[in-house]
Amino acid sequence: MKRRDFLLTAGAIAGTAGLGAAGLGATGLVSGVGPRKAPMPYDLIVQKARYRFTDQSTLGMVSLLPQAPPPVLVGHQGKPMVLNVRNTLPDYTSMHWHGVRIANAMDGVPYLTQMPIATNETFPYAFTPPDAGTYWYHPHCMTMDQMAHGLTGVLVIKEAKDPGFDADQAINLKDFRLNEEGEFLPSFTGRGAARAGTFGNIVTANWQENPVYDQPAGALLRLRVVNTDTTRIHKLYLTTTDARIIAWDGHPVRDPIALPTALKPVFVGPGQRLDFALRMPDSEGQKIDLMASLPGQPKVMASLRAIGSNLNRNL
Ligand SMILES: [Cu+2]
Repeated sequence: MKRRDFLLTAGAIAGTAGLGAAGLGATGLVSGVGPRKAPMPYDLIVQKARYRFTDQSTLGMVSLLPQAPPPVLVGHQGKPMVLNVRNTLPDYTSMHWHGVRIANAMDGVPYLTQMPIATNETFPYAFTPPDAGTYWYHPHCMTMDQMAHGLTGVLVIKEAKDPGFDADQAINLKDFRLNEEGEFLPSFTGRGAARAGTFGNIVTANWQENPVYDQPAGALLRLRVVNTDTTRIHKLYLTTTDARIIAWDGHPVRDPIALPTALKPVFVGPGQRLDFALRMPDSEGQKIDLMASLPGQPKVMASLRAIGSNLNRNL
């Protein structure tokens, strides 16, 4: 395993709230890294989950892991992928690979491209991603319900030719709508429908409030920000100028886009993806924050903290 592959995998696993991909089949873990002949399948189990957003456990979450967010899935441009999606929910489900150019039959739209996946059924999704970039996945059946309860994840397709980053960090932005006991509130309200939508009240990154990810000091890092919320248009910026927007909705940016600031944040709507190339600070302990302008005051969504000796890379 090459070092860079390890870093990407480490970043991807860190993306699952630091809990690792404990419930994911071992084959799923190795499928994302290294050259290989035959595609190794991801075995993905859509399941009920529980999670602690506050001091109370929230039941009725939907994930691919029993106590963690859906993990970052990794594929390779031009290499076949197999993702076996098994449904253990009482409701139907299906999986859509948002933004990936694939055969219609693999697009996950119930009654149109496939029958819904019923309880205890498995659907084998198989495709070869033609483009590299940042994508995401979500059910396309009971969509709003299962997404509101957590079933959204980041899908990374690595370039056929390694672009040379030292580290990779995926951030899945998602709100949850809970009462004070940590129980789900209705996903839709009449009041919300008559205004800008029904917003969640727990604003998270990888299901956490301000997770901190350790990354090598002075490293070139690719930050993949995905808004998988169905309502909130995030207004984002970074607390560094040593960064560049390199891709938008999975596509490489051809003409430079001005780096967002607190006064001029970048708007990232539901389903959109934004990739930054950034340089980590030189000294151990220094941080870069991903900020969101929210009503009232800005919020630190996630932080990247420099560790180890300075890699001294240039942007
Ligand atoms: Cu979608």
